[in-house]
Amino acid sequence: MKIRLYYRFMKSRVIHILKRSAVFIAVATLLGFPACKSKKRSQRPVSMAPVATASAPAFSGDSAYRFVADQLAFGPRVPNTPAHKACGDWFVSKLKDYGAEVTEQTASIKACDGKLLEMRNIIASYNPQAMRRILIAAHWDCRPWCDQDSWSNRNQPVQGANDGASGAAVLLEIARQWQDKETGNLGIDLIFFDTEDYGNPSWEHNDNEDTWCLGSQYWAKHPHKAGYRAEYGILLDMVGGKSAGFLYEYFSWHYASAIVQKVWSKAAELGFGGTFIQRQGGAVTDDHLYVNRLAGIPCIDIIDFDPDYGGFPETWHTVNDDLSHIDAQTLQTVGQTLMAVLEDEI
Ligand code: AHN
Ligand code: ZN
Repeated sequence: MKIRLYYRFMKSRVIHILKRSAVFIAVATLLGFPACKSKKRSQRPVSMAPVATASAPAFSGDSAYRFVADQLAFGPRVPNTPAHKACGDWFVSKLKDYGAEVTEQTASIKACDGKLLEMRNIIASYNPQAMRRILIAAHWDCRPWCDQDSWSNRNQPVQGANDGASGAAVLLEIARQWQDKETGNLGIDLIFFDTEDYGNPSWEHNDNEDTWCLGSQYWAKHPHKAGYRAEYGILLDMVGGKSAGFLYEYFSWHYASAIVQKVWSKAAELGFGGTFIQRQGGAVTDDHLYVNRLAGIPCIDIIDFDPDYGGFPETWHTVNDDLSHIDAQTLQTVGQTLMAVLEDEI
C-alpha cells in the first residue's frame, strides 16, 4: 500500500519534471500528442460560480488577501532569516490584537542539510478554558529552495504566497472574525506551524518524509499544553491559488473521513462544490499526518493537489509562487466554509 502511494506521489513529481522538459515536449509533438495540455490545471472543468447565501458567516477574502501581501512584504520567511523573525513577531502581535491567548513554542531543530533551525510554532487560543476544542492549522515558513523550478533557480527561496502565506492568512482572518464571538463551551486553537517546508530537496532523490513538517512533529511530541486534546483538526495548505481544487486527500480520508465529509458537504451547501471537489485525491505528507499519527487527533488537510491534473499547482516550489497567482475568491471560499463549520459546532 505504502509503495503504491509513493508511486502515485512520485509519479506526479516525475510528470512535473517531464512537463518542464523541452525534449519531452519536442518528442510529444513529433509523436502527435496534444502535449500534456489536456491535463493542465486551467482545463479542469469549472462549475457554477459560487452562490452567496444569506446566512453565510462573515469572512473577508479581501482581508485574507491583504494578509498574504503583508507576509510577502517581509520577504521569504525562511527559517533563521530576519524576514522569518519579523514575520513571526508580526503574527504574535496581530493575534494578541485580535484577543487571542498566544503561546510560542521555540526549539532548535536539525534540518536535512544539517543546519540547526530556530523553529517557532505560534498558537492562538480562544476560550482557552473550554474543554471542547477544534484545531485549525497552517504552516507559515517558506521553502529555502525552488527545487521544482529550472536548475538555475534552485537556490532561490520560495516566496510562498500560496505555499505558506495563504493558509496563515486564512488563520489570521478567522482570528479577526472570531474575537468578538459568543462561542459557549467551544474553544478553538489556531496553530501556525513552522519549518514544514525544509524537506529534502528533490535533487537529493531521498524521499525521507520525516525531513518535512518539523514544526508539527515537534508540537505533536510536545503539545503546547500538557494533555492537550482537540475533537479534530483542519490543516490548510495552498488554499489561495487561482483555479484551486481541493480533493479528498488520502491520509485525511484514512484518519478522519467523517470530518472530510462534514467540511466538503458544508462547502457544497454554500455553493462551493466546484472548488471542494467530492472525489478521492492523492496522498500528501503534510503537517496533518503527524497530528494524526503522533498526537492521535483526527486531522484533515485542505490542499490543492489533484493527481489527475498534474498534482500540485504549477507555481509549487517555483519562483512563481507570488501574489499574482493568488485569488481572493479562493481564500473566501475556504475561509467562509471553515467559519460555517466552526459556527455549527457552537
Ligand atoms: C512533500 O513534498 C513530501 N510534501 C508536500 C508537503 C508540502 C510542501 N506542502 C507544502 N509544501
Ligand atoms: Zn512547500
